[in-house]
Amino acid sequence: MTTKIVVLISGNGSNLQAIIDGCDSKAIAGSVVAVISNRPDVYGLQRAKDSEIAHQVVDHKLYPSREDYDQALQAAIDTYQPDLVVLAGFMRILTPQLVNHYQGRMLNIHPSLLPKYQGLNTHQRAIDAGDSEHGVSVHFVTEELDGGPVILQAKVPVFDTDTSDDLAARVHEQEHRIYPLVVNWFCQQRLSMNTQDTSFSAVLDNKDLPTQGYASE
Ligand code: NHR
Ligand code: GAR
Repeated sequence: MTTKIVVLISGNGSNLQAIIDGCDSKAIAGSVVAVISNRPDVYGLQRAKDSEIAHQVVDHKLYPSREDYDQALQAAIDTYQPDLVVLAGFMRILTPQLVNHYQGRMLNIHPSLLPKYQGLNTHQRAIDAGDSEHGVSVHFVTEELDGGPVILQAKVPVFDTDTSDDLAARVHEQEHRIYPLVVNWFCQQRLSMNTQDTSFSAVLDNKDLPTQGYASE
């Protein structure tokens, strides 16, 4: 049985594309069964269409509260009975209720070396702090925003002349390498989230990963 993946997006969907390409080339042992966006008319929806993947908009502006929105979103996701839900540039904070429903089977890619720079505007914040390195993290999603256990990180250098866009572009290249890799680990059932105590950890090949995830270099 191949792993069924639903991808949530809000925009361009370049990470979505990297995952679709990974499935097509069999680098990922799974398939994207649906793409859901909270924003209408984003390019990521066109990518789904081009690959003949089911796609739909669940527009947060049409719901009176986060709880109402997340109920509709959860119902839409569950139509496809996914094994894995992947956030790929999805820009809405999710309620504990939704997150717990997908506990251990929801991943996010966050453009910083977590636990640094949770939340938004990460590239500018790394520049403003004078950091010499920056990067990206793939983690399991938990109730705590950008606080779930890290699975894999990739680092990039920060140069004196960098604008936020320069840095974002450098980080993006790494995103497109590491997200398909981690998604495939999950599809191959090598990756899970340990929920034994009150604290969570990521487990790869039966080994607990350290706080910064699997050391890739
Ligand atoms: N939800 C939970 N519960 N836990 C996480 O770890 C989540 C999550 C939802 C999204 C992605 C995250 C990121 O990688 C993510 C992780 C949006 C915001 C945000 O402030 C913050 C973090 C992330 C995504 N969103 C605003 C909101 O009010 C809206 C911003 C906008 O629409 O542009 O939801 O960084
Ligand atoms: C990516 O850089 C991802 O790390 C970031 O948004 C971009 C989406 O690009 N995610 C967040 O900032 C989540 N808050 P994409 O739509 O081309 O994949």
